Amino acid sequence: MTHSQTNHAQVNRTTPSSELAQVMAHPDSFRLLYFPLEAQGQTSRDLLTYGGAKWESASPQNWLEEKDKMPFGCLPVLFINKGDKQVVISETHAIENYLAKHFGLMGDNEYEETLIRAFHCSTASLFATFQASVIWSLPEVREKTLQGFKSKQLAHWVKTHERHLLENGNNGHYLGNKMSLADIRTANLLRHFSLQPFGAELMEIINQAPALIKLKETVESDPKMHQWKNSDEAKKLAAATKAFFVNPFAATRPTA
Ligand SMILES: N[C@@H](CCC(=O)N[C@@H](CS)C(=O)NCC(=O)O)C(=O)O
Repeated sequence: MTHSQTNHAQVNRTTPSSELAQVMAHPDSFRLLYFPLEAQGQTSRDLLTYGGAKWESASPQNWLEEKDKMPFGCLPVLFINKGDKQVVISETHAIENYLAKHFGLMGDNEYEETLIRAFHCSTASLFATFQASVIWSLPEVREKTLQGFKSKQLAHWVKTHERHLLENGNNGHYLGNKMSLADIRTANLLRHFSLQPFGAELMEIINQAPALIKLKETVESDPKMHQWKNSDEAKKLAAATKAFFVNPFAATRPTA
């Protein structure tokens, strides 16, 4: 088995970091380990696609056994390969920031990079709030948490992000006239909402924000993104995501 096929992920403490940095700067290929869902893995998949990288998706074969072999016991984890060398990085934000920088999606200077990080952070925070307060709330209180999320956190996020997008000229981007990590992350969040069983309710709010819709369309109409979203693999991921969120508790219940 070559290094690119194992799912054993450790922080490398023996190779000099300058060598590891070379792998990250000039990789041959990537492998993204995540569950066979969109969710928290999809922005990284989109970044790899947008960057035109050679990459593959992988899923755990036996998660309960593999969990403790991951740096933080959770996914996504990214394997970066160059020849017989490999770097493993974990944690969604670290992976997304690395990939975005590698593919030139973090702006042209420190100011732009910081702004992109801020938009990204705001959107990632909303995703985290949604997961914690709505998705993983008990089914008997879900309706209440959903209504609270819609009227407070979602309404506020839509208002502020719509304003930023309008201030940038409503051109489908957060900053200037080019794609960034923030654009891709927000397009994914909107897509994540649309795949929920109560997605129509959430999208009713988003649909009142034309600049957010324009951003989503801009990201999705990029030729590489469009081709990837229409691939069999991406369609399977979308269908599995839709099915998973109908009852996430049932889907994650241990079978052993
Ligand atoms: N802090 C981690 C959290 C990732 C996370 O929550 N991953 C979930 C899937 S979305 C996971 O691995 N769940 C399986 C488990 O915890 O056993 C990150 O941002 O990457």
